[in-house]
Amino acid sequence: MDADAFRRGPITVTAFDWVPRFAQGHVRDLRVRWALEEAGLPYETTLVAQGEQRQPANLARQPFGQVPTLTVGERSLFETGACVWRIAETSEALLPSGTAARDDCLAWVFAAVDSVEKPIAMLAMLRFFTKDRDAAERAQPDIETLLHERLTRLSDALGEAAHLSGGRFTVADLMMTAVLRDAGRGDLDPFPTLKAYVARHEARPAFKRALAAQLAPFAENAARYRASAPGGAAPNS
Ligand SMILES: N[C@@H](CCC(=O)N[C@@H](CS)C(=O)NCC(=O)O)C(=O)O
Repeated sequence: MDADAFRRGPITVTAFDWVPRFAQGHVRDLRVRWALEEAGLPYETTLVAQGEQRQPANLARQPFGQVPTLTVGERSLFETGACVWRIAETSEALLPSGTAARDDCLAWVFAAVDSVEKPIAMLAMLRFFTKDRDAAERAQPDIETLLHERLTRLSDALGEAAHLSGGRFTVADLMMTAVLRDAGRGDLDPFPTLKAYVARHEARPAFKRALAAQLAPFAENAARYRASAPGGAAPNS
């Protein structure tokens, strides 16, 4: 999947045709769409219906039955870190030339999807999805402390700088912003520089195009999901 393959296309991203409101604007295909927009690469989408993600067609693309996947010509990739990195490799807009700069970006992309995303995802699981509420409430403070510590270190590493690496917007900022956007309400409040960092990158035209493209099918398909929900009302739609 080299730069020529991206130029030849076609490029396709899988995404859901609808998700409940709390997840709208946060489904991970946003990262891939945003990277493609920054790189100036046109793409199409294959929409996966709710409940179809574990069907053979999607499992063949994504072994965990999730979205997104990125297909370029004949080849497919899963995991947003891998997809976004491959896109970045095609574009100076996301990845500067020079081994040291690229290494730095690579480290920050992994930091985003591992060191920072892990406690954010664990907290979301404990707050909203864990069925044993007593166990969730016992575990939560430790994870909140871990996230606070990670965000403190990140905020210190960023300091007064606008960007994580090389004094300009790169794939490192794209991935870190995407991950920080998924933090729970209030979790970023003690870190005004991180909130400003996220807001600055959300104002980028490429981000706005990616977000609008993710949201468009949700609006189109909401009525269909509402109609098929028990009692005719899809919650959070
Ligand atoms: N580590 C994966 C996570 C992918 C993921 O969690 N996808 C979610 C949407 S954001 C999904 O498809 N969830 C539906 C499911 O697991 O059934 C990545 O970064 O690509």
